Amino acid sequence: MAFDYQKYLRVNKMPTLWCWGCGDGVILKAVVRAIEQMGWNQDDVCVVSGIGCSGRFSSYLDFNTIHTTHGRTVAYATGVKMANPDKHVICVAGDGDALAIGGNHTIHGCRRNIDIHMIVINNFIYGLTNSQTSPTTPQGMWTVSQKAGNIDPTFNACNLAIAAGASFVGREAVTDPKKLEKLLVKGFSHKGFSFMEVLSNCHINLGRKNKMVTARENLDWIDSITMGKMKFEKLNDDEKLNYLPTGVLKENTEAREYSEMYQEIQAVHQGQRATITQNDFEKKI
Ligand SMILES: Cc1ncc(C[n+]2csc(CCOP(=O)(O)OP(=O)(O)O)c2C)c(N)n1
Repeated sequence: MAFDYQKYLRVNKMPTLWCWGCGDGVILKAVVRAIEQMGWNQDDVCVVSGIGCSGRFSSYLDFNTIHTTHGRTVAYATGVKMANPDKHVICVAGDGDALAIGGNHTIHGCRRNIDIHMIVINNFIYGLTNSQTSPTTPQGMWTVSQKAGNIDPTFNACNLAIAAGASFVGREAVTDPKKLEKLLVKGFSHKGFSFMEVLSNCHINLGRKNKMVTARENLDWIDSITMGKMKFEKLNDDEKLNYLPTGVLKENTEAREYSEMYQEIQAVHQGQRATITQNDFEKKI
C-alpha cells in the first residue's frame, strides 16, 4: 500500500516554496517515513525550525511546530524539552542556521546531551537569501559574498558535534533516501542529543552557479565527496580530507541525558532526595 504522506503534512500549505531540484522535499518525506516507523503520536512530536529554506519544515509538517528566529532552534527546542520531557523534539536547521548564527546553541546542545533530535540540512550555502558563503561552503566555490572564490576554511559539522559531546552523530545525503530514513530512525530512537547532518542539493543557489549545469550534477558532486564510514576508515589521512564519511559516526548510549538529570535536581530542591554527588552526574563522553 502506498505510504500516506498526507497524514503528516499540511497539504493546505502546498505547493512548497522550494525550488525545483531542491533536496528539502526528499528530506521532508524521509522524516515523515521515519516518524511513522517510530510509531509516535503526532501530538507527542514538536518540530522546531529556524529561518531559511530549511525553516519551512515547521510549516509543512503537521505536528506541534515552532517556526522560530534564525539560529535559535536549539534554544527553543531546549525550552520545549525541559517543559515536556516526555515529548519528542526535533530541530531542523540549515548549515547557516545551525553552524553560523546558531553555532553556539548547537555546540552547547551537544555538550548538554539534551534529548533533542537535530537535523542539519547542509546544502553548503545560504539558500534562502541567495548564495552567501556558509560555514560549510567548500573553499574555492563561487558565492555571492565571495565571487572570486570562497577562502574560508570549511567546518566538518559532524566532527564539531562529536567534539562538542553529542552522544549520537551521523551523516547521510539526499542521494540515498533509504539510508537517510534509516539514520533518522536510529537518531530518533536515541536518548540524548542526536545530531544528523543531511547533505542536500541547492541547485539554484549553489550548483548552477558553480558550473553544475543540472540538478543531477549537483547530486553527482555530493556523491563524489561522500563515502560509507567503513570504506572511509581504510583511507590514509591525506585521502580522508577529500571525503565526508556517511553512516553512524558516534553512538554513546551511556551518557546521561540532560532533562532527566534536571528532574533529579528538581527532586533535591523539593526535598525528595539528598544532594547529588559528582558520581550521579558523571558523563561518559
Ligand atoms: C538574525 C537574522 N540574520 C539574518 C537573517 C537573514 N537570513 C535568513 S535565512 C538566512 C540563511 C539561510 O541559510 P541556511 O541557514 O543555510 O538555510 P537554507 O536557506 O540554506 O536552508 C539568512 C542569513 C535573518 N532572517 N535573521
